[in-house]
This record gives sequence, C-alpha cells and structure tokens, in this order.
Amino acid sequence: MKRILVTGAAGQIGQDLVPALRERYGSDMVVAAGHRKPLPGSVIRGGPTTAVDVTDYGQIVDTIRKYGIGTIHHLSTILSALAEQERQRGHEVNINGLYNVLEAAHACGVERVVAPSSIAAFGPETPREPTPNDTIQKPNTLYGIAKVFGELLGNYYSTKVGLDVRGLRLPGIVSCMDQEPTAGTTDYAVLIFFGAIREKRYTCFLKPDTRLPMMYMPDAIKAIIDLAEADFARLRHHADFNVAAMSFTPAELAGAIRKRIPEFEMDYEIDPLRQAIADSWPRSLDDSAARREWGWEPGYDMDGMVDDMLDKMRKKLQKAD
Ligand code: AKB
Repeated sequence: MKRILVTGAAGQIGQDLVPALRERYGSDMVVAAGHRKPLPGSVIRGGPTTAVDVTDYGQIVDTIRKYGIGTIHHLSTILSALAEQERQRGHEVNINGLYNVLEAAHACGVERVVAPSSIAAFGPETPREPTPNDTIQKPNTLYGIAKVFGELLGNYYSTKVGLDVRGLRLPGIVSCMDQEPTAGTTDYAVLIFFGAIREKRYTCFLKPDTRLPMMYMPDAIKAIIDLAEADFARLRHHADFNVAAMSFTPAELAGAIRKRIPEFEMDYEIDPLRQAIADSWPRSLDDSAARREWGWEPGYDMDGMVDDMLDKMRKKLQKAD
C-alpha cells in the first residue's frame, strides 16, 4: 500500500484526521505535512512529518516522490474570516495551492485526492433550509469562491483527467482543540467551550438566532474516511457532497451548555464581518446524495456532542494548567 499525505496537518481537522488515519492504516503510512503553524506534539510523535508549502508545486512533487504517496488529504486552507482580511494569501493557498496539489498528484501518479469543500461554497441566493446538494451557489466570500473553484476543479479532474478527486462540503466543525481558533466564522461553537469551562461565560460574535449546519469532529473524520474509501463506481458526485449532522444557533448551544453548567452566561458583541458571512450560508443541508452514494450517516446530535466536548475539554484544560 502507498502512503497517505495530509497537508494542513496542523489545522483543526488535520490534528484529528492524522491520528485517525494512523490508527487505521499504520503510523508509518501517514505523512503529516505542515507549513507555517507548528504541528501539534501528538502529530509529531505519532509518525512521519514534513514541511510542505502548497503554494510551491516543486515541494509537493518532491514530497509525493520521497514518501511514495498514493492518497492526498488536502486540508491546507485559509478559513473564511481570515481570507476576507488577507485576500492575497487566501488566493495563494485556497486557489493556487489546490491547483498545485491536483497537478502534482496527476503528474506523479497519485491515485486519489480528498479535498474538503465547505458550506461556504453556497451564497445569499442559495435556498437555505434545507440546502439541496445541487443548487445555486454564487458565494460572496473569497473563501467560498475558492471552494466552488475546488469543487469544479475536482469534478473536472475526476471526469476528464483521470485523477480520482473527492470532496465534501463540511459544515462548522466542533472539536476539542489545543488552542482557540481565530480564522473561521463557525469558531464560536468551539470558543464557547473554552469560555464555559474556564470562566463560565462567553461573548459570542454571531447573533443569538444565527442557525448554521454543524458537525462534531468524530463525524467529520468518519465522513472523510468513508468518502475516501467509497466505491468509485457508485459515485455520481465527486468533489461536492453535502454532509449534515445537526444545525443550531448560538442561543441553542448556550442553552445546552447551561443545562450542564447552570452558571454559564453568554452575551453578544456582533462581528459584522463574520455575521455577514454566516448570514450568506445555509441553515441546514440536504445530504441525501451522500447517504445514497456512499452510505453517509452521522453519529452525534447536539446533546451527544455537548456532553463529549465538555468532558474532553475539561480534561484538556486541566492538563494544560
Ligand atoms: C469557517 O468558518 O470558515 C469554516 C467553514 C464552515 O468552512 N469552519
């Protein structure tokens, strides 16, 4: 079996996907690649690591050849809020980086690239509840435009170039992170747990009734691995699957936390940039194509996620003290 390369391994998903892939395929089989952000200790200790700047085509080719890569999970990305502030970097990583990865993969005979998209691939004209898999997209953020480019490019390589590219439109992901996230629009749903455990309060940057599709990390990892392993012959879509698990508002998430931590308080200081982005995204998703074509099924609802997050975050923050 050829090795798996994970780009963006220091990011929110990479931190959890790398250990999950190593457990499934063997530690030595999964190469974790980071660039600017240091890789977490658990990723460094668990198997091979390397530095890859995805804006540099030559570095990707060298890495594929050096490690004998057969599958790439391309996670390097500049998230929605940060890409609006740093357009040049957003363009280089989200557009040029993906193109480089696909071209390098094709040139080096890589079998498969999994490149997640996002709910950001939809925009203000998209039907919002539930958003169909195939519908009007027209996003109005640079990150979203790059995600649509990635979906179209992935479908093009799959159907015209002969490189198997797969992707799913991930909702906001909730996970037990080492550090507070800053670059995304859905980050409040992670930051709220840091606040709830440390100070029993949190100031939210989205309005209380902003409903967004969300998913707990174990489901996101399952979705990525299940899609990567799905039978190609059954796929009608390739790089553009909706995947849903739950949808909630900040007020509903705060309510669920308050049931477990009665003293928890939340107030609001709205960030107009992130609120405008959230208001252009779906409120819920129709994921019947993913269910039909590769058997997608989520395992966590909001209550299950909140119980597990509080438990894991408590342990993580206690250890850090
Ligand atoms: C973000 O908020 O930018 C991401 C996403 C939904 O793609 N979490």
